[in-house]
Parts: sequence; structure tokens; C-alpha cells
Amino acid sequence: MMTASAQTQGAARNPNPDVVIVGAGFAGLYLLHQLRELGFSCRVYEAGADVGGTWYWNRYPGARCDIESAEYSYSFSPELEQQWDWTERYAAQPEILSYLRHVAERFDLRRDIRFDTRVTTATFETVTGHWRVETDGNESVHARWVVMATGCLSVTRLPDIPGRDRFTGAAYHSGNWPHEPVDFSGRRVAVIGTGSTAIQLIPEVARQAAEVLVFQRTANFCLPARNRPLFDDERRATKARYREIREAARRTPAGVAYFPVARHGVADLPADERERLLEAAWQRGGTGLGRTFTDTLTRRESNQVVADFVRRKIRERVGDPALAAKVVPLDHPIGTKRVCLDSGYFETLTQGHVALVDARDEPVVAITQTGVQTRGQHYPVDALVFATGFDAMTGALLAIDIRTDEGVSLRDRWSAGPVSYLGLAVAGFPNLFTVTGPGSPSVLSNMVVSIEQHVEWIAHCLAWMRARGFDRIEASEPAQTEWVSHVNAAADLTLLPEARSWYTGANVPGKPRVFMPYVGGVAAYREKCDAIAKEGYSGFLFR
Ligand code: FAD
Ligand code: N01
Repeated sequence: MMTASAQTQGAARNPNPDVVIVGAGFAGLYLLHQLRELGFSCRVYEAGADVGGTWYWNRYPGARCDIESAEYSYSFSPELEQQWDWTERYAAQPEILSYLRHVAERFDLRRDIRFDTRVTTATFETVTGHWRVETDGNESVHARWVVMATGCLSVTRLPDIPGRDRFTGAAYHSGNWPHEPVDFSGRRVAVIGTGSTAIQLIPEVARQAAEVLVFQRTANFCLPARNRPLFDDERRATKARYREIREAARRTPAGVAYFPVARHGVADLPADERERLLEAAWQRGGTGLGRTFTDTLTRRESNQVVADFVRRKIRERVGDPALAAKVVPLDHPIGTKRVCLDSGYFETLTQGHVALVDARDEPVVAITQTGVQTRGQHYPVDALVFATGFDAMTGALLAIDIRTDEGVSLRDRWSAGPVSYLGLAVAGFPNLFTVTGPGSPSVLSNMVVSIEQHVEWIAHCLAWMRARGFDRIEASEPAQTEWVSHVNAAADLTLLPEARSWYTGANVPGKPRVFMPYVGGVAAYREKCDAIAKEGYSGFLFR
């Protein structure tokens, strides 16, 4: 790793870069590489001590991706693709972090990254047309452009349970996990939450702990990951077909080539054929099952068929009818909350030292010095794990005081929910871009595909501006209004806004309820963005 003094030298060479990038995850790293290749000088600020973003922070046991490793990876460098060997179907956190560290080394990225530095404010100076960016290290820098690569799931959320700070045992949030190993051997552990994180974490914690209490408020749809090591011949086959795989991924709604392409709605098929397709998807493993039919998210009866199939499978896996009655999800259509991938979750729940507390029947009312107090009972524990999620999509952007010197602030602009043109830019905030911002497919897709698309679009836009002598770009209000209406209308054609999910901000008290990502799919969205660029960036104003 580069030393602090070397970093300072890098920054000193370049006191006011062309572009400030905030965040050094998949998005920030690729931005830095792309923009540098185009001759822009850049400075990246990263709150963490190293690169990796999500994969730097989420070190909890069991953390891994749920898109197959070969596809959950950069496509921009064929050499990188050929050099890197993924060891498992779904890579675990340490491997993804090693990959991103390797990328940072390979493309010599660290010299332009300031680690352990959080951006606190960004102010657009109207007269000069520059952003003044300030950090928690009292640094102030001017840049023509700012790109927020701050992540959709990077601001952790602790529940507002009274007494949280009173607990005298060890407490952890999955998204801010310690760097040193945590040993739960012989301990009584409470896990709060049963989302994607908890479902990965609980089997691993249960391997060590003497007792595990799972506090479930909402039962979730979980599909088997069927993770396994990859064989050499599989890796070779993938490497030989990488270009084809990447192209195929970009043409799908979710940005994933290995998902089967749905050709029929549930209603178009006889019951035995539906069952055959669902069973095949179940056996294959992964979240592709949700993509088996064209109408799972748009037709309630179709959703019911898929949901009932998964419920039946969960009942079979759990065995015990009393436990099944608690963990079979009944309160939302399948796919309207992020479907979880599991490796032995339900089987773990049936073990003697693991118990599930249904927090709907028995709400958690307080954390005490020694455990968890529900309405009916006190549960003494030695350690608490909050797998309670994130202030998603807008949290990291609104944590920064983004404003113009004329007094317009993003927090005010988004007080009723985020508005944006393409999820890339916000009217009123010139020369500011957001990667995978609200209003883009982002979290409904393979994020690496969406990140690469945004990064390339932004980089080409800046090069295009430079070639024409423009120094200011801003989304126009009418274009933004039209896009926001389209995003809302598209969501309203689906069942997605129905669930109380983080997609709508429902997990954060007081957060405006708006369905934030764009449901139109990455293929159609990419076409739209490309067409806009080709038309000379229609919907944007230049100076
Ligand atoms: P991040 O990786 O979140 O990086 C953003 C960085 O910005 C962070 O390091 C943060 O510290 C930094 N930052 C934020 N604000 C500031 C500030 N003010 N100043 C300085 N630095 C700041 N997606 C998938 O497509 N497939 C998966 O399988 C998948 N698995 C996931 C598993 C977990 C446990 C989680 C939490 C998310 C997962 N995701 C997955 C989503 C994941 O977030 C994205 O795939 C991707 O890693 C996001 O990269 P990013 O660079 O956009 O953001
Ligand atoms: O967070 P979540 P997450 N009392 O918000 C519960 C990605 N990811 O970290 O549903 C009791 O989904 C809450 O209950 P409810 C992926 O995109 C991917 O698990 O609000 N419970 C819920 O059960 C994912 O969607 C992977 O009723 C409380 C849980 O906490 C996103 O990150 C792995 C509570 C939070 O679930 C977020 O996942 C991990 C309270 N007061 C993450 N407050 C992959 O597999 C909250 N909860 C790729």
C-alpha cells in the first residue's frame, strides 16, 4: 500500500484537480481509471482506510456476492479478465476485496486517493463554475466537476430501539464489521434482522456460537445460492467467452447473462410447464428464479404462482410446521423486497441452539444492559449483531452538504424524495454527477454492469464537453421532470412499490416514500442514455 507521504505528494502535484470523485468502491476506482486515461486530473476521497467500498466495510462472516463472480466483475480490461481467477461461483468478501485491491495496484490508482477522508460539503461557486469540496480533515479543494461514487448501500442504519447504547456486551453492525476476526465461540448471540445480510451471516455465526437468537420482523423469500468452488475448465470456458458474456449481460434487464431469458408469462403456460421451469431454476440456484417468467412483477396472479412455489420449497426445507409458519413470507409479493440467497439458512434455524423470535408477535421494545427485551420476554445475550440494513440510495448523498452558493441545497431539493435526470444529474447542480443514482436501474441490476455504464457515459460526456470548450453542464428542469414521471410510471406498472422495502425508503423512519430505482432494465436504460449522448446530450444545458 502507498504510504501517507506518497499520497500527499500525489495530491500536492495536483492541488486543484479537474474532477473530485467521492468513494473508492467499484465505481470510484473505475472512474479514476477512465478519467485519467482521458487526460483528466482527479482526486478521490474515501472515508475508509482502503479501496473496496461495500467489500471493505461488509466483512461479516458469510458475506459474498449473489451475482456469479465472473459477472460481478469489471469488463473494461480484457487483460484483467484473463489474469484474475475466481475461486467460487459466488465470491466471498475477502476475495472481492482482494480483486479490488489488485485493480488498484494494476492501474496504479492509489496515488490519487485520499483514504480516511470524508467529504462533508460540496458547494458550487456560481461565478467561477467550480465546486469547492471540503473534508473532515479540513481540506478544501476546487474542481470543475464532482462525481459522487458514494454507493447505494454505504450508510448503515441502526434501529431506533430504546437503550441501544446501554448494552454492555459486544455490538456489531454488519456494514461496519471489525477488521480483526470476531470469535463467537461459546457466546449467546442475538441477530436483529433477516434480510440478505442476516441470511448469509446466521449460518456462520451459528457454527461458532453457543446460542443464536434470530429476531425476525419480516420473513423474506430466500432462494438457495448453490455456491461451490469453480473448476479450472469452467474458468477457462468463461475466459474464452468473456466478450460474449458481457455483451449478453448488457442486453438483459438485470445485466446478468446467466439468468435465463424469460419468454413467457405465467398465464401463457400450463401448470406442469411452469413447475418444470421453476424447478429447473430452483435446482440451478441463484436469484434467476425471479426472472423465469415475463410477468412475475407485473401480474399479481403470476406473482402468486412463483411465490407459492418458493413457499412450498421453504416449508419442505424447514420441516417443522410451527417454524415454517413463522419463516414463510406471506406479507409481500415475491421480488418486491430484495430476494435473498442462502447457504443453509433454513437448516440452521432448525438446529437446537438456534431460535427464531417472531418480532411481529413479540416486538423488540428495548435493548437492556444484558440483552434484548421484547414485549413478552427478556433474552440475555453476550453479543448483538445488527443486520438492520442501510439508508439506501440517497443516504450517502444527503450526508454530504451539497449546495450552490446561491443557497440551493440538495437536501431541500430532495425533501419530498429524490429527483434526478437519468439518475446521473440533478437540475440546479451543474457539473455534478451521481453514479447509480436514484432514477437509474442501479440496485435492481448487476451493479457492476450499471456502474461501468454510468462511468463510461460520464467520462465520454466530460471529454465531449472539453472538445467543444464547454465548462458547465446541468440537467434541465423539464427533462428531469419528464424522466421522474417516467421512472414513477414504470414502477407503478409493477408490484414493486407495494412492499415496505428500502427500495422505497420505508426502512428509515421519516424518509419520503418514493420508489427510487428505475425498473425499465439496464438494456433499455443504456439505449436511452446512449441516444441522449448521441443527440448532443439532449435534456442537458451547456455553457
Ligand atoms: P460502494 O462500494 O458502496 O463504495 C462507496 C464508497 O464511498 C464507500 O467506500 C464509502 O466509504 C465512500 N463514501 C461514501 N460517502 C463518502 C464521503 N462523504 N466521503 C468519502 N467517502 C465516502 N450488488 C450486486 O450487483 N451484486 C451483489 O452480489 C451485491 N452484493 C452485495 C453485498 C452486500 C453485503 C452489500 C452491502 C451490497 C451488495 N451489492 C451487490 C451492492 C454493492 O453495493 C454494489 O455492487 C457495489 O459494490 C457498489 O459499488 P460503489 O462503488 O457504487 O459503492
Ligand atoms: O438490510 P435489509 P441487509 N426490529 O434492509 C430488520 C444488499 N446485500 O443489510 O424487513 C427488528 O434488507 C428488517 O426488518 P423489516 C442487498 O441489496 C446483498 O440485509 O424492515 N428488525 C430486515 O429484516 C440487500 O437488499 C447481499 O421488517 C429490524 C433487516 O433488519 C441490501 O444489501 C448480502 C428492525 C434489514 O434488512 C440490504 O441488505 C447483503 C427493528 N427495529 C446485502 N430494523 C447479497 O447476498 C430493521 N430490521 C449479495
